[in-house]
Amino acid sequence: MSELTKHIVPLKGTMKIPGDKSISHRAIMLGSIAHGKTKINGLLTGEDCLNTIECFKKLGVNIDRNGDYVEIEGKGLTGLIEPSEVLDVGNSGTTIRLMLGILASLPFHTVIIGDDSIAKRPMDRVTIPLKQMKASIQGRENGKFTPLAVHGGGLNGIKYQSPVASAQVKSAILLAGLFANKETTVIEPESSRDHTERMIQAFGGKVTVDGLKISVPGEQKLTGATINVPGDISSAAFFLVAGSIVPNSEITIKNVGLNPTRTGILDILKAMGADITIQNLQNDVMEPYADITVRASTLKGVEIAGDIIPRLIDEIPILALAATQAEGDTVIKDAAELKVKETNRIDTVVHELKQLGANIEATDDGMIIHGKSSLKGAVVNSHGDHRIGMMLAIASCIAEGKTEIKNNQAITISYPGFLEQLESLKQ
Ligand code: SPQ
Repeated sequence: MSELTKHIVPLKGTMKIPGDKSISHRAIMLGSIAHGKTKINGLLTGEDCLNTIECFKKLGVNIDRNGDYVEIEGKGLTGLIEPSEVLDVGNSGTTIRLMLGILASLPFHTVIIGDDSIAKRPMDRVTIPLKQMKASIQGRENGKFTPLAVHGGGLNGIKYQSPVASAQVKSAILLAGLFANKETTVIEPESSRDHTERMIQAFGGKVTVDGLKISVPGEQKLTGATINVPGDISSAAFFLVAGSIVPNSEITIKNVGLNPTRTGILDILKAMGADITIQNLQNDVMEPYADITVRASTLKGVEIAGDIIPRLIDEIPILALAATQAEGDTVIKDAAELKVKETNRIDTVVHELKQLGANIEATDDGMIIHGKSSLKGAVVNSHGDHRIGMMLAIASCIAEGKTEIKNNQAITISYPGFLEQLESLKQ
């Protein structure tokens, strides 16, 4: 065995991953504005979703949580009360953008803030259409940045051509549209994840989808529901790549959500030559899910561009790591949205992978990775971005020598227990 491979330990085992973050947020939100009891099984208990729960508690909703099981006493939109405290979303872009859609319908004053990362992320992509619907929203730079103060109610339905394929923008407008005076339509440039559309229907609401055009009638009433949250494919992605690039690995991940608007990672890994098997597919449910087995394999570089980008946007950091272990170049294009995530993920991915010895360069709308490189342990930093922290932890499994990750507590934002689970797979 060479010096390089001596310390590399295969990853083996069967694992369960935490609930889907996007679905968990939406289940809490719709349960809070619906009438009657909502039960959620398998909620993600990461910090982002706990912040969503805290926001709705401040709006007067009774929410009981026992681990990943949650019960919500929904009193309908009109049952929410003006909060005496500021709503704080922490690090969660989904919480603030989707909540703005709900706050826009509430005829009282709310102030919403988040952490330093949220303070830098653009909110005008949501506040511009919500103001068109007649919500009153004030914030720094004319409503572009937090803190934001909202006074809503009496909304007009609108037709909105979104300049960006963003589920957060689409969802904020659709959530506001549920309680507007007439139909609201959002037209997307490319399809983004459709969890909000599925969830509105699960709560008895109406949505129509015609290609890239999604509409909701106004003045709707939602009814409490039982929601089973599948495992998060964006969390599974770290183990799908780990299983592919750590020699002699074999990992089975149970109950992974396979909503087609989220499965770009599987399409790209398969195109790269990954050995992935899908079993026990459950297709007759609100959100499809299955078990996925991955075995180590030889990867090759690919182009990742166009309308697949929204289907894997959060998986680009871990795909960049996979590309460092693939033969040939991987070119990632059309992904400028990465610049407005928890960090500028083009900069953080390129900078941190370079620290480990990767041959990678940033471009205006993505990155180019020249494979294959041998990674070497170094001191690296998540910069407070959970997905960068997890990507670096997987990189440490193949890097020669010791890797130290600064600020790795950020991982709990979407994946409590991630590092422990990774350790438990090492054979
Ligand atoms: O919630 P947040 O902070 O925006 O989380 C991220 C992530 O990596 O977990 C993005 F940074 O996921 C977004 C995702 O990128 C979650 C999401 C959703 O649940 O609607 C949609 C995507 O964002 P966008 O801006 O494309 O709508």
